[in-house]
Amino acid sequence: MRAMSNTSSRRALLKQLGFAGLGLSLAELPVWALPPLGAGDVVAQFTDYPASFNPTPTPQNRTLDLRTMDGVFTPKDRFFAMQHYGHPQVDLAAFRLKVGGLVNKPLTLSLDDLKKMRATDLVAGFECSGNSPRSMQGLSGNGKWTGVPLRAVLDQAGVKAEAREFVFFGADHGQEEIEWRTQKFTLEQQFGRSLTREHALSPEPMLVWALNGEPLTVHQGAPLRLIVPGWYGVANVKWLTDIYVQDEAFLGKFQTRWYRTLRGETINGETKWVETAVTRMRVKSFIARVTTNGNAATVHGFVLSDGTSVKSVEVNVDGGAWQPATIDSASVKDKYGWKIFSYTWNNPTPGDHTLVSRATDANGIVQPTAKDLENKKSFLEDNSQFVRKVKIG
Ligand SMILES: Nc1nc2c(c(=O)[nH]1)N[C@H]1C(S)=C(S)[C@@H](COP(=O)(O)O)O[C@H]1N2
Ligand SMILES: [Mo]
Repeated sequence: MRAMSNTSSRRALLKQLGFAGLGLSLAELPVWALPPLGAGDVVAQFTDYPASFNPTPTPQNRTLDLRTMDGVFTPKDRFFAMQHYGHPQVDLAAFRLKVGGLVNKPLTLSLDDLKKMRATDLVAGFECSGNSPRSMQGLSGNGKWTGVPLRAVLDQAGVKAEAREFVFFGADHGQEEIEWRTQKFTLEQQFGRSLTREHALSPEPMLVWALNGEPLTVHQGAPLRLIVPGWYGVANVKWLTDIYVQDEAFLGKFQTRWYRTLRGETINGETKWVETAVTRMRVKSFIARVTTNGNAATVHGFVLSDGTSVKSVEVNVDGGAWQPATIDSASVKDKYGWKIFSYTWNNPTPGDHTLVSRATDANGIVQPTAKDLENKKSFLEDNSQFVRKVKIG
């Protein structure tokens, strides 16, 4: 895919979509992008957005409006934002990350201490496990994160042999009712999530302070957050203040209760209803833009995965046969980043059409239909095929 240097075409896209007046930053040009609108390219309108679709329902929550995506990276002011206790007040100057528990040397680190370590960049996209067609796939985003490997900080602290579980706390907290048998306790809880020893000490999780080359904003968890590549969003603890190393499993609300999936699975030949934790992302593709030019239309979309490479993407027009789409080779080099696909749709007739895409990963896992997921009772981890309605002409 070509590098995007054409600011005016980006402005043209935003204008056609009616977003020109929103003050969207043209300075944040991505490294590569959906091909800029050429002369004669016309953006086809999606007719499936509900009238109630509101990308910013509150000042703290935000949904990505896919119609504004013109590149593979989501700008910071449009990256989705989701949190359970609102935005905490964090004093950036006084900020310290504490590392304690089963370590040889407990640490108290400032952001500068972290920045003096060897910084690396990682392209990683993620979605909230609650993302689905209902939210028009807008609880998702993709960016380039800058920080240090979690492992480097843990090595500095020296992890003890008996350490099993690594708990990450955010600065945000709220009152929670905790039920135990016949009793209920109302107690202040901090947002917390954990990783196993093997995962925490693997090379991949990162402690990051920047998105797309700029400091995290409060929406993304400033000044520091955890990024667990390939996992659903909930693993990426924002406003990170504490890492606590222990030998017991961590059973916090957002680890074991809210983020679990209830589904019927065939186990040794019998259906059993099982609850599983929300962990790695399930392969998903969605169509995000359709443009027409003369007698042809181009369909563009994204693929999200847990890092497993994507074998193929197919597109289906008006219930016809599945046709192969092309996966952009530049986006493929980032294991955990979104992949861009495109499909040329010849001679679309004016009027209403139905489009859908499906991705297949290298393990042969095919993105399911909504019907395939009927045995899934709770709504998380909905990677079903996203059926789009579009109007040509
Ligand atoms: N501290 C803290 N971190 C958090 C959350 C939260 O409520 N508090 N929400 C999680 C959830 S459910 C998601 S989907 C992602 C969203 O990340 P984003 O707001 O940067 O898109 O943050 C995760 N990290
Ligand atoms: Mo989430």
